[in-house]
Amino acid sequence: MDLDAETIEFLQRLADSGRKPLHESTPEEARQRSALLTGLIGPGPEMAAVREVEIAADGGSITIRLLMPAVEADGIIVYYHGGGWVLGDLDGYDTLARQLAARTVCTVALVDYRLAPEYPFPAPVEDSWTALRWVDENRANLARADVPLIVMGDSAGGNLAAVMTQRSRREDGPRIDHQVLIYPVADADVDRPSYIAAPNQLMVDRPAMMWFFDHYAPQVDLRSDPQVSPLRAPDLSGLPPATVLLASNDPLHDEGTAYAAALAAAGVPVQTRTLNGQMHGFFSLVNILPGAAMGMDFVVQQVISVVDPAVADARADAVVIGAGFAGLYMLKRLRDVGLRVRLFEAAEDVGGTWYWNSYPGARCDVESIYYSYSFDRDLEQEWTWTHRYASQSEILSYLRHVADKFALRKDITFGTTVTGATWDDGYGVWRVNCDTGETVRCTYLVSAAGCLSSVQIPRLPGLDDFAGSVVHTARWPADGLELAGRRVAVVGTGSTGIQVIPALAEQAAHVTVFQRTPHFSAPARNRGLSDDEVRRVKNEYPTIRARCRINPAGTELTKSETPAGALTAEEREHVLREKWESGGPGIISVFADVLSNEEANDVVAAFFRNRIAEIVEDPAVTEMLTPSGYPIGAKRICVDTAYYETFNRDNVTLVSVGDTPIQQITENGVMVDGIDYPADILVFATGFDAITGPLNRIDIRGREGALLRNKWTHGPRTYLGVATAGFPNLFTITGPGSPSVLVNMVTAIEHHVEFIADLVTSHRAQGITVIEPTQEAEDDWVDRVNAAADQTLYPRAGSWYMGANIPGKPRVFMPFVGGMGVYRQFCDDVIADGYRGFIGHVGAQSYAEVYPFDGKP
Ligand code: NA7
Repeated sequence: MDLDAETIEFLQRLADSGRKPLHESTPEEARQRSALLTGLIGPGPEMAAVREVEIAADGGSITIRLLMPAVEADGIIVYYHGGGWVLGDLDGYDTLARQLAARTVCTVALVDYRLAPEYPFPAPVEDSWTALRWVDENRANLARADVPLIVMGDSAGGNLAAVMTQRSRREDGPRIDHQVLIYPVADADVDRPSYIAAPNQLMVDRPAMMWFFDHYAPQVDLRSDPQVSPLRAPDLSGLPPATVLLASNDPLHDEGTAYAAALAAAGVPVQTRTLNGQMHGFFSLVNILPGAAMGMDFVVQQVISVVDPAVADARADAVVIGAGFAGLYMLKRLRDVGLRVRLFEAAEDVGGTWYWNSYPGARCDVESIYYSYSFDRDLEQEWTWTHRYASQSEILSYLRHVADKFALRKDITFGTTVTGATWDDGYGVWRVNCDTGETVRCTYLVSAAGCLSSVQIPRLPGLDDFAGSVVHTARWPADGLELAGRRVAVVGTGSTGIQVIPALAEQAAHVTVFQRTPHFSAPARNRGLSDDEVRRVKNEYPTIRARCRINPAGTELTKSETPAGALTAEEREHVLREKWESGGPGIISVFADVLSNEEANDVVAAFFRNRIAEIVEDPAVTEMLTPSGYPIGAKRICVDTAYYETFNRDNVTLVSVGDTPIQQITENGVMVDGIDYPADILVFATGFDAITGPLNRIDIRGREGALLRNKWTHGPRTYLGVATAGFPNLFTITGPGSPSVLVNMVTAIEHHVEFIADLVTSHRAQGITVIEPTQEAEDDWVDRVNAAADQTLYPRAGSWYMGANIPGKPRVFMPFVGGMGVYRQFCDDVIADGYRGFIGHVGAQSYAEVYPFDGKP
């Protein structure tokens, strides 16, 4: 097993310092060097209280340092430090003990047993025993009388912890609930293979161990006493359950393994973990070696499962919010890399957008062959889309299939809304609160809450007086609405209104449409997909997906490279006709400069206006439906099936509420300009508090209690749209500042999910469990997002992209307009640059600050 890079560098620094090998040093020299290392560790988290007690021990006294956590302790840990019974002191283990106390919510009693050679065996054992009994007698003062007691120690301290459990059983001493042995000295046999193996002769090598034994138990025959070599105890049965943490490159690896095996053979429950790439001593090199943080993670988890199984249950590595396209894949991806994930979903099933938006006519405006996951070849082949544009129910079935195929439901809690999340810096966790009262602690929090999920119903006077049914399109009743013979009023003519109105008109007695702004809409030309087409797509999926990944729109739509001005009027008309006939939103890319040049934009807008005039029979209605005053495409282009044609029907009335807004809702209808339009059902197709709404409605508090929505008062600020400074380990899928709603959402989602999962796992591999963007990187990214938008016509429309549909919301263009391909390339460069712009922290301190230490040990 190769050592990890940080350990190699650390050892190099030790070598460069020119220090004498341990076995050539005096104990005093060795202790002075240990003190230098202590100086590199830095302070640990604040405690509610730190007390030292001095207790009488055989012929003298010893000190116990008590570290009390911020809230009432769930358990007590008696910690015996390492250092070969010769080295080690309270200060050298203070930070470690504080982290342990803070993260496990236990009182830690750090024992300053007396050291050899001044106090050889059995003095350290006797001192450890005295301390253990003192703690046991004082349980009620240190926590509660009934809390679990754990003994723990590393190296020689692990030896003492193991010896304590045996003695306690033998002498009917304190009840010990668990033992945590970190590379313990289990057997004074310096000839085991791991003792001799060359790759293990590192900071603590075989001669060093022999030096320790010579000071601790100078008489060789003493070393076979089970109080020196606990592995030699004749019977290990009945000892407390054990956690054994070992290092791969450690002379003591074999005896640790043997002790764990012997415990297990004696019927003691044992959990063993060997951390690869680590050397003997790694656990105590807090803030110096990333392995120490990884080891601490494991130990903390083990302790919590003993002291508070309910909390252990309420712990997850990651919490994901939302079970739509984003959340389902995030759950799968994080689970695949070994994290324990909990997903909370407000709905009673998976689907997200496609669960909620079950109104008649609901359909995706991105073609089905693109609007699907690409991460699994089998899934791609086994699922067959029936239509060019998939209906809501077909997409929902697809997502249910995905949830079943990858067994995702077992980690999802349905019917549960995340209401708040607070970052706890001391513990390095998010505390996530749900509306059900459940609280979960987790390291990472991922919002997959979507961009269009915070439903917006305008506060119209009289709404509560309406006698009929009121429904928002995104909360359509699962079992539908009885429409036959009913008069329906629809408020809103965005993408949703444009889909729902024709479908309602076919079923209802009458539909009255209240339109504030006419939108531009292109025909979808939806149709069934033939078997041949499906076969071809399935065969070509790898190349199709590869193209989607670098395409600006995340599909195969190609944006013309020709500006409108380079074509004659006839040529322009011709290509526009072609696009109109082939259908779909692609018409907006018919010229290179539709969204950046006003004249080009006018050409396309005029073409649409002519089509509306061609389709709609009544000139007064035509005029009302004809958009003007904002660039086409600056509000999202709609895609319809017979929308304009619907206004030729006798049972459809259009009412403009642009200049004369809805006055009030009456008992029986909608009043505009003094006229009461009768209705039995009131449908709000009024959209969403888009992009930031789903995040801002959760009470998300980052460092020092800062509220996310306050940070974003003047508009959202993120790095890459996936993270935001001051909110460590919070990740947003398709968040503000990412391409999100401007591109195929599934392509964007897959990108973010993989980016976030890789970011997390690559840092975890180095022991870095806390990650956030730097302020500088965030500021730079926000500037780029704004600069990209300013080069376009987008900011010229009062759209939901700009937050303009929500009263009081800051007017900022929220998505990154540069396209998926450019965005992906930027992210790839960030990764290639070692996740430029992100900073990782080990524990409470900055990894970057503590790792390149200056003091030479
Ligand atoms: P949109 O696109 O935000 O459309 C909402 C519609 O509701 C739009 O026509 C609004 O008019 C109208 N609206 C909102 N408030 C009012 C009031 N008070 N009175 C009258 N009309 C009002 O939401 P959609 O659900 O259609 O589409 C959202 C996205 O979901 C869509 O782009 C796809 O990506 C999927 P306005 O234009 O603001 O004047």
